[in-house]
Amino acid sequence: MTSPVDYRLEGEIGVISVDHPPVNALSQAVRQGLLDAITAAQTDASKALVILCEGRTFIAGADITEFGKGPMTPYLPDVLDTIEASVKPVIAALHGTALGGGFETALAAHYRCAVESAKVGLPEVKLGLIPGAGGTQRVPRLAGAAAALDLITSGAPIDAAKALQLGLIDKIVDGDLHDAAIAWAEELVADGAPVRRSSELTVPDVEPDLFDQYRAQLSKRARGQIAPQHIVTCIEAAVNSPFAEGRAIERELFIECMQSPQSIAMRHLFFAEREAAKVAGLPKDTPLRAIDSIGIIGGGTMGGGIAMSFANAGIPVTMIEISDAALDRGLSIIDKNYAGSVKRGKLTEDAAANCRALIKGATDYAALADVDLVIEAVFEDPDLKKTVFGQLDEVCKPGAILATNTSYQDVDQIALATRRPEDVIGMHFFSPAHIMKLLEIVRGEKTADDVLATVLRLAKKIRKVPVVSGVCYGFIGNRMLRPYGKQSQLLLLEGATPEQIDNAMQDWGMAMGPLRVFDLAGLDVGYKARQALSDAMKGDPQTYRVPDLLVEMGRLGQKSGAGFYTYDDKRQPIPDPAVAEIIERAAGEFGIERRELSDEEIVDRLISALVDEGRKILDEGIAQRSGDIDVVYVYGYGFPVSRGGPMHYADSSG
Ligand code: 3H9
Repeated sequence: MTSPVDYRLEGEIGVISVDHPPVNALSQAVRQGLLDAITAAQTDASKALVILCEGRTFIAGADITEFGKGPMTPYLPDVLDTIEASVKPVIAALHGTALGGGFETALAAHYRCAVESAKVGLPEVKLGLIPGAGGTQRVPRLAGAAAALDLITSGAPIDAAKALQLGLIDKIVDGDLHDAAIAWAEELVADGAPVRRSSELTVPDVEPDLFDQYRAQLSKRARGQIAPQHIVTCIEAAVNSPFAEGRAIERELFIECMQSPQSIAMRHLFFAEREAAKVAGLPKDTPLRAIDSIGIIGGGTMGGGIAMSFANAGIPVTMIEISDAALDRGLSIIDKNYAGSVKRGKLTEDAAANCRALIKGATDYAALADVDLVIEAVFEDPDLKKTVFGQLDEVCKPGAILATNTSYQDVDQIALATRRPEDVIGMHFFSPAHIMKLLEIVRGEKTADDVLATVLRLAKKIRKVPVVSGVCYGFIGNRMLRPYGKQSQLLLLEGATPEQIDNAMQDWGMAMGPLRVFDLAGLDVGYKARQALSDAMKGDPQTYRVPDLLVEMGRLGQKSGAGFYTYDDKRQPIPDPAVAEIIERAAGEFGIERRELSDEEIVDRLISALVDEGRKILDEGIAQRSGDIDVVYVYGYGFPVSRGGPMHYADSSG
């Protein structure tokens, strides 16, 4: 087998190049190749060494597929020790994304240059890990402990300019990276530049309470996760101990993290997310339709958020409303959202203005005659949606994709309101649509392959995580929410309070407990939806009696200041004795004897409700694979990432 690492002399410079698609991950063969090359270079005619990569990126990290497969030598820390110990200067030349073990490789080199577009980072924490090959020890020595804490606990990559400013790279180069790196290596040789080992540096002094501050912050921001706390411990060790000791602590904690259920769950999600974008039977080379302009029907919260998602990706949007007044209202919400993004530092003023300029309004469907894709985002009323699709069929050009943002309705029925059901698809965004990552793509019975492939590609362009669902009431996510919500109502009647249920679920890791979610969404939404259902579809009255009573009292949730809780002016939920009375009354109506429930029973019953419905969704082929369901719940419903999604959780807990 040929090695993915090539070593050759170019004049006086030894060039070590890694070619291991798709992302040059540090598989055993790459580690061995690097070790062999660096060892060979110590005794040949080279005067300096350059490490660079072929393809789209510098090494993007350890090979995650090898984790959990048992030890495979050589280990990365040993390879990096050999690189750092080189008697000849080693220069790492970065492009693409130098991440995790890839960036650690660069940090073990003596000099680092990068093209301007390169990004570097230590994203291990997003996989429930800590950097395991010296990252927690070398970054603080080069950039200081505070910068290291920011970089490594967030896991967010930084661009080359920021890395230069922090001292994590030495130089940004123009033009061809290979040529520029060799030219710089020759310069260093000519100047007699010494080897520089970052492990020999001392970390600059730090504020005394820096580590405590981070621990406290992280116990809120990454509640229950072990890796972020371990990162703080390692960086503290970098400040207080010699390199070798700090690295031994890092290694021990890395292995603990790698074997932890949290990291196994987060690695599962990493691959599940990438798998979700693939559809069995949909060829990779399916031709795509060009999408250069978007139409959106409805300028409400949802329509506005969807418009921003496209504008933020540079795609022009025409938003349709029924009147000038409604349009002004919709556009002013968008203005407010952009102002908020600028205030929070998410966008510069110029970038926000450029995005905003891509969104135009109109009150006549004729404005959609030339757009490539239209997304309908009107009320959840099946007849209204069919009327809209009938009108779109009249005005849109042949080949335009017609999408509905429905959260529940039958996409096949909506498609039949047109003469081109093959062009119709569901694109279910989650509120706030410009922020939430999930996009449920609903494939209708007649949806054409190229429509599905185009929308999948488009999802990536607008930085959403797509999951494909078949047609059923509520698709994957909302369908599972129904039994979960119903179970929460049974728990209330049997003796739990709203705050006990919500706190139990939040302590377990859910972003928000079910009753607070109902209050946020508006209890009237479910109430109205139930009015349109037959008794059989509504199910057991015990599962909706309390919210019905609350709505009939005018308690519609947060928007009316009261629902399962009352809300203060900061929208904080306050337990309300009036609600406790309603619950007791309803329990009495059904002859239920109330008892004390443990938090464990609450969590168990609610998660089992999700998982049971998930199983049915899989059996019916609505979801392609259980990982897709996990991705939906983590990205759309606040399921804790460190538990890997409901199906992974169920599998791993037997
Ligand atoms: C680490 O380094 C630990 C060390 O500190 C210590 C060690 C001792 N391994 O995302 P894409 C695959 S932990 C194996 O669609 P993009 C991916 O599954 C690691 N495979 O492309 C996909 O396969 P497929 C720290 C990997 O352009 C294909 O590559 N590093 C790995 O949108 C394309 O991926 C990270 O956490 C990997 N490390 O984004 C970085 N990475 O085509 C993780 C990717 O079969 N990676 N694959 O579906 C990423 O963030 C993105 O993949 C990247 C490219 C930004 C690089």
